[in-house]
Amino acid sequence: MTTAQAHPNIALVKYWGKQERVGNLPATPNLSITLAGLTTTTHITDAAKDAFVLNDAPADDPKLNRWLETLRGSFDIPPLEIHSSNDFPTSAGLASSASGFAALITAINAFCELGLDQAMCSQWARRGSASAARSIYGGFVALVPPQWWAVPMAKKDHWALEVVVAVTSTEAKDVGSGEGMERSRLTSAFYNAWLRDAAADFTAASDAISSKDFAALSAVAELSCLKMHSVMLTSQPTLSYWTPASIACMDRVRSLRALGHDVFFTVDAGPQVKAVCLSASADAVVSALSDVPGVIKIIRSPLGDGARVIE
Ligand code: 2P0
Repeated sequence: MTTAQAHPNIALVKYWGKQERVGNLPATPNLSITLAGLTTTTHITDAAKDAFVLNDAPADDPKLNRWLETLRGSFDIPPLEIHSSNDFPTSAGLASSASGFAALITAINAFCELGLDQAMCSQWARRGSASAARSIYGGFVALVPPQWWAVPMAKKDHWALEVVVAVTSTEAKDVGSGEGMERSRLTSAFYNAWLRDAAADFTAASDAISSKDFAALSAVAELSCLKMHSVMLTSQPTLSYWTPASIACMDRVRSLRALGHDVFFTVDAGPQVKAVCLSASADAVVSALSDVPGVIKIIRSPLGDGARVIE
């Protein structure tokens, strides 16, 4: 048996939309931070036929099946029993597919002795879920052309950011990210503007991370999030991932900033709000978001490491 672990990541410059060619390639450069406070653990063993168990329940995941078929087109891989579990809500906007595919390729690479380096693991993770390419690495990670495998930008101790996740619902989302992105590409009048601005946002965020300029990172990361949600909301049918509690949390983060705290928000394809802050403000952020009506749980996380084999 081989066991691997990986953490979700959250994008500060978002990926929302794919290129129109094979390989599951994002349309725009994007970057993320890896979260130590949430973990996927994946065990692999030999089996008579493939079996997938997710959070202790047998599961049939067409995306996983297609990915395994593609992987088997390149490698000789026997039938496998895969047990994957998350210590956080699954398919609820907390990037469980990112940590899931990153842990899975890391475990299969070790168990089947595929000999992949991290860049190749990242490329295979991306084919499962593009954000998974980034969870191969810890700290600050970019997913950029021309290869579209993830590239580590800075280690986690470059800048001790903390993330406070305000969970407002543990329901699985109605519309998955891949389907939502395609809907946005085809129907949102703002999609072309989103594509046009992405490279500049990516450069501004990279520079802010290099120089540890929190105000600059806050500005570009919140704007990237709000632009992505504008594209989502103007898709037809609309993709509306926020709850009233999500909006209240975003307002609370703005209020904290007005009081002098170093904090900004980001929200993905789900109703959870992630408040990214400097350590000196983390207690105040936890306390303020805990008080927001509709927040059912707070998860506090430092930055984390990349995917790895643990046994
Ligand atoms: C991101 N998201 O950059 C963005 C922000 C959600 C909102 O990457 O179709 O599960 O499997 O490549 O990676 C979620 O999308 O999509 C995502 P696929 P994925 O984190």
